Amino acid sequence: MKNLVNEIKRLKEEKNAIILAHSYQNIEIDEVADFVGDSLYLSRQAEKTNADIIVFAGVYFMAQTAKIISPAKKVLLPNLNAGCLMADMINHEQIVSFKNKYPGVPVVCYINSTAEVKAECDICCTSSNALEIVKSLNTSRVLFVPDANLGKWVEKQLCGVEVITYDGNCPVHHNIQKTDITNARQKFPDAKILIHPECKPEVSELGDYVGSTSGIIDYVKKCKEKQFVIVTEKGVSDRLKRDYPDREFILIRDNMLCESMKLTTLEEIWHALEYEVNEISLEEDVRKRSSNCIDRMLKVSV
Ligand code: CIZ
Ligand code: SF4
Repeated sequence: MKNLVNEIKRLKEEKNAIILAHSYQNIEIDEVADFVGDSLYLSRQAEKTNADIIVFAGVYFMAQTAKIISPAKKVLLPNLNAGCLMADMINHEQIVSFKNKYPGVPVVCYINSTAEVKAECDICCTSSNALEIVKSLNTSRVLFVPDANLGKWVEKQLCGVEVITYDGNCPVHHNIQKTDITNARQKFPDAKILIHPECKPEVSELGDYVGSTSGIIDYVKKCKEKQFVIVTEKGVSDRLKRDYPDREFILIRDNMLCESMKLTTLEEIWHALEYEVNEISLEEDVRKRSSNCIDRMLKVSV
């Protein structure tokens, strides 16, 4: 293991490469990562870096987003089977037919989607900026793909905007029930309950805080409480436990695991970097149109 870590570090230097790791990755990946965070933060690092090669330890849509933002760089995904169950719930044909049902209504696309889907949408959003993005459209109706839970959460917060959602979700978060939260509240009455908005809106509204992975991590950083119930993927609570050993983090369920995120191993990172394989490529037309969707978001939300 030690040798593998050293070997990856050596290859990074030799090839002028960086490694970006999502907060849902197996925690040992952090040993070789240059940046760890959410998909947007990581894509921004991809854009800023002078590296020639970017190894994205995450899932497919994230590596695609890095490639959309930084087309000149070589972006490698160590395990090409690392997909996202939510992103896979909508393809090109499905987004086109969803839009055709509501002509003229602007389409907001959650970042958890493929480049082909983003290319058909007006503006992108993340779980950190979804409210801000929908508000910025200044309209009474929007289409929101693919996450129905995040879309409906936004609708609840913004009285007066109808958010018409596509029927997608993240099974890892969607499986959480209201009783999981009420039971946790009873068992840990002093804990702050921090919930990701990919959970059902009736679940989210029971939380002390609702936000993205980076929002949850920031919340812990800024507050003095000692005990937290974490309602998102296990990678987040693993990193919080490591970074705040004097506080207690309870993962809402043991099975809060994104299997795709856990596919990537140090061996695969080494392999991708050594042989420069698993490169992400995009058709130029798709890249340009999906880039418009992301650029429009970046103009609203920095
Ligand atoms: O955008 C991301 O990185 C994801 C998948 C979740 C989040 O809330 O950060
Ligand atoms: Fe996709 Fe859910 Fe995994 Fe996030 S946790 S990458 S939404 S399957």
